[in-house]
Amino acid sequence: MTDATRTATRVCPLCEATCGIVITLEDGQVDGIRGDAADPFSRGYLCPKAYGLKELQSDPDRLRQPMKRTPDGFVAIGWDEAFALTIDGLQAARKAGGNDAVGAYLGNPVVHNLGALLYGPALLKALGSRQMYSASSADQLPKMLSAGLMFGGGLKIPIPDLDRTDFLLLLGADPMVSNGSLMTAPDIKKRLKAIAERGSLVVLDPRRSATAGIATEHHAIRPGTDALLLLSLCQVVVEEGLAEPAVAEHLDGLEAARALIADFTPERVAATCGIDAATIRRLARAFCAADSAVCYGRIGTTCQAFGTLASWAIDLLNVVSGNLDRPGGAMFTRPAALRGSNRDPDTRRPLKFGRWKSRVHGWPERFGELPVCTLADEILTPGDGQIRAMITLAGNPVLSAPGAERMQAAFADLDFYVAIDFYLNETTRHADVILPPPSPLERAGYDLAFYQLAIRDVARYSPPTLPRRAEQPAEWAILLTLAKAMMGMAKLPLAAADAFVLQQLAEREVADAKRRWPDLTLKAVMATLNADHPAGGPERMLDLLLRLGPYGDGFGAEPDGLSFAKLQASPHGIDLGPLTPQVPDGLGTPGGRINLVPDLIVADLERLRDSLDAPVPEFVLIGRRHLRSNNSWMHNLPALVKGPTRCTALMNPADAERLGVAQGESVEIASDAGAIVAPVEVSDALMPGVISVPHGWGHADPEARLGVAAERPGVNVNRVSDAAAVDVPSGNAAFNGLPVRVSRLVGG
Ligand SMILES: Nc1nc2c(c(=O)[nH]1)N[C@H]1C(S)=C(S)[C@@H](COP(=O)(O)OP(=O)(O)OC[C@H]3O[C@@H](n4cnc5c(=O)[nH]c(N)nc54)[C@H](O)[C@@H]3O)O[C@H]1N2
Ligand SMILES: Nc1nc2c(c(=O)[nH]1)N[C@H]1C(S)=C(S)[C@@H](COP(=O)(O)OP(=O)(O)OC[C@H]3O[C@@H](n4cnc5c(=O)[nH]c(N)nc54)[C@H](O)[C@@H]3O)O[C@H]1N2
Ligand code: SF4
Ligand SMILES: [Mo]
Repeated sequence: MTDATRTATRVCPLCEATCGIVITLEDGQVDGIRGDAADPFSRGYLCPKAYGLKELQSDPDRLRQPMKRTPDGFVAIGWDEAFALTIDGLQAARKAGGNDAVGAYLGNPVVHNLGALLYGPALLKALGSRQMYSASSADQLPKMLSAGLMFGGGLKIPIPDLDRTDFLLLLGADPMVSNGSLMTAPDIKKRLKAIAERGSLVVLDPRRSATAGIATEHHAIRPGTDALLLLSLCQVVVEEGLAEPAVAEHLDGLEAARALIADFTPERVAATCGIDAATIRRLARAFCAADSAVCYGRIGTTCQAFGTLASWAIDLLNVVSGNLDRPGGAMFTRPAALRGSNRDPDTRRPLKFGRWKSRVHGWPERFGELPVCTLADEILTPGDGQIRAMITLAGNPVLSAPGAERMQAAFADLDFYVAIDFYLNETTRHADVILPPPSPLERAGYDLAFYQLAIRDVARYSPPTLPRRAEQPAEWAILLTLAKAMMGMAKLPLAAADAFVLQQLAEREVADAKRRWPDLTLKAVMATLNADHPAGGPERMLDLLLRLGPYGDGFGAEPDGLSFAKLQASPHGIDLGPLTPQVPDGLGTPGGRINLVPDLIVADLERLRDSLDAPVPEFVLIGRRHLRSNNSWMHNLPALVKGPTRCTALMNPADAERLGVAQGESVEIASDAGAIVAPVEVSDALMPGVISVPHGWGHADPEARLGVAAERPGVNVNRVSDAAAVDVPSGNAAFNGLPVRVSRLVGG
């Protein structure tokens, strides 16, 4: 090793698996990336995407300077000018139309970004707008809603205890490809294979997915029918008395739940789901006969017309089968850093939903945001509260949200748009100003969100691998600069604004923590934090949360406890052990009660019953993912996009024959929202009557600057996805199960 060669460890920020990686640097350039064998959680595993970090670092298309749109195209500008233009643009819109005239969309990578997670809320608060949107409503919002109503927090989601379960019933997820979601578990392939070896791995998916390929059993289920199937499993468990419910003394509404599901018998739902009644009964019995079992569902169960009911039914099954909150079942985490972790259970109040409604379609607010299905209408429809300026943070809604054509028109129509993003893509190309954040390797990391969803409690801190260029602000500093300006304090030094944000967090956390450590004072806590972190920033806030967290040192009260310094001294991270029972104290509901029959959810059962007799469309559309892809934004990295085109329409041979299309020929797929043309890939992995097209493609916009992606553009499936197709309780996009018309392209 030469002097110029060094290695650095960090956690890969690209997906929820949070693998530890070792990066070799030569003269400050990334040379190699490998799995960190000393990482206690990922033990050396990594997937091909990790290598993308190297190409991302050197990608000439990745923006390193702010950009301003001019009549002659984008030009690079300095940071002072970029901030000034942004603040002027946002303030002008607010002055003309009030707070709600400025909207914001937070994209998926925010959740992988410590600085954005900690300082994004400060910006949103400063905007004081009700026009808040995020990728959540094109993703897991139904699960958050059911978890919020049942367990008292949007991320109080029971996680499958993968390493100890004997039976995993998995619906609408393909963790072999996605590497797991709402279940952080690096090297999930190994963990799933171990389940199949010691017990049962049953997959319900309209497609024989990669995960179905290693399962002990796969059944093709008709898209959008998971809630029916799950409730019928619950019904069998109850009717046949197969199990004692779990955590019975903490449940409210068990009898009511039993009554509500009585008519969802396997015989009633079988034809609609496409799975026969005998199989459903057998699955229910096997699930209950296993020593431990857990049901888990992901995108196929949330991004569909009955996403909230399916999410609820999964946890209902875990409860009635006796598997909630016990090893091998569905368990809650005990994350090392968590806001509000010391709050007194008796002073908690139920979450409030529907505090305001969207202007055009009356969608109720969920967790402070409105569903992205309605964003385009909120921009394009004139009237009080119309959005006239937008901020996007790490998002590409023109490719990722339903109703893409109208979304594109909406972004083109804005008076002002600022994108905080390092790519000039299909959405950000409409921006007036683009503020590029540092690359993922140039920032610190700690997975605040994913450790709330991990199958073991772990804590790992990643220092920046590479330094930022001198003029490049940290992402948190970009957000805070905008936040203070929108609070009318543009002149306040950044450090003072940072101290203010910390103080607000600390006041609440210290007050709560006095239950545990009565001698704790805010003054002493602030003095320690300021002394230990003179530069401020995310690390200082993280330290506060760690030291007051469940494993924390309480600022000296428990000297062996966790602190930022201790984490920093453990470059491979700290394993805090397997999940432990958390009911009732770890819940977020008043008194730790579990509500099995939330009004908002059971009110949707009638809609579900009606679906039983609905006619079956000739074709429904579903999505899928690919191991070397990551939503819309890693298609500009040559190592990840090489090989045959992936943006194909997967279709069963019987359907292809009926339409008269052969492999490689094209079909038109149309809905009320729009149409696309895609090449056909004939495969018996897909059940008949279902067509699958992946999202995140459609890179043909000449105004974007994605040279590599433009060579294999694919099509934007969300031109077909209908913004009117939603899960009603949450407003979440129902990408999966959308009825579509498919026809052979004449001459195609
Ligand atoms: N390589 C890679 N990894 C990723 C991503 C990526 O783009 N690429 N994206 C990340 C993100 S943002 C997320 S949210 C996660 C998602 O993580 P997963 O949910 O595991 O991802 P998918 O591969 O989309 O799996 C969804 C499965 O649902 C099936 N399905 C579709 N409709 C239905 C239905 O109605 N019912 C049932 N039972 N099944 C259905 C599909 O056939 C597919 O197999 O992945 C993350 N990880
Ligand atoms: N049809 C269909 N549509 C879907 C889905 C589906 O299954 N089917 N899945 C949905 C799901 S689960 C999700 S999560 C969404 C994802 O959709 P979006 O939330 O729109 O996210 P991405 O497509 O991943 O776009 C991420 C953007 O963030 C930028 N970026 C990356 N890292 C950073 C960073 O550190 N800081 C900043 N500021 N920017 C960064 C990238 O350049 C890119 O522009 O798509 C949804 N859309
Ligand atoms: S599985 Fe996810 S976290 Fe692990 S290396 Fe791949 S992209 Fe990174
Ligand atoms: Mo997602």
